Amino acid sequence: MRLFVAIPIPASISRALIELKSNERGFRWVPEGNHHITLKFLGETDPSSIPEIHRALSEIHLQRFSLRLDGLGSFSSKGRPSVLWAGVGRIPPHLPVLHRKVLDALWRVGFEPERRSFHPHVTLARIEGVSSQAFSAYRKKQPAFVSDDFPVGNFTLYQSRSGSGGVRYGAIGSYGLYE
Ligand code: 2AM
Repeated sequence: MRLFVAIPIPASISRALIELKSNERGFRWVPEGNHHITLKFLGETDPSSIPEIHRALSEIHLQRFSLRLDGLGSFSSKGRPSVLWAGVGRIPPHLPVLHRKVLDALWRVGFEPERRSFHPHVTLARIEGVSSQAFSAYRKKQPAFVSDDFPVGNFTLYQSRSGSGGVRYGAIGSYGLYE
């Protein structure tokens, strides 16, 4: 099964993100309710590992914090835009600490940490076959985006399933942060 650990985005913020959706060709928009900030992608994992993953994530202790999404950006692959995302404006110190704790916990049960640096973001759309010029023209037309502050009270272990209706994420475990 394909697993990842992420901070879920509250429904009200996900609704606001969906309003950024456009009919532009080449954009595959993440549906409402699927928005998240990935902390660690575990990839294809044997279901027999779930109890130890669950135990490792349950041992993480960290205080709650709040986040605000502020600004849009993009990743490129092979010189072409590949992902449109909403970024975390001012990164609160607890966010990289949570990321590090998740990596350390999973490292102890055999998952290699990411090599690339942590760039917290919410993927809004995956992009294919759009030139850099067309994408910059699109970005110039886009309004600015700033979300309300929202509390991060937990993080989640998700299973990603691909089906005829697209990708669906199911929560397998949720891990609370303390008040
Ligand atoms: P992204 O939002 O930055 O694209 C579920 O598939 C989540 O895991 C996605 O949100 C994606 O993060 C991340 N993900 C998917 N494939 C990945 C990969 N090969 N390496 C790292 N992260 C990946």
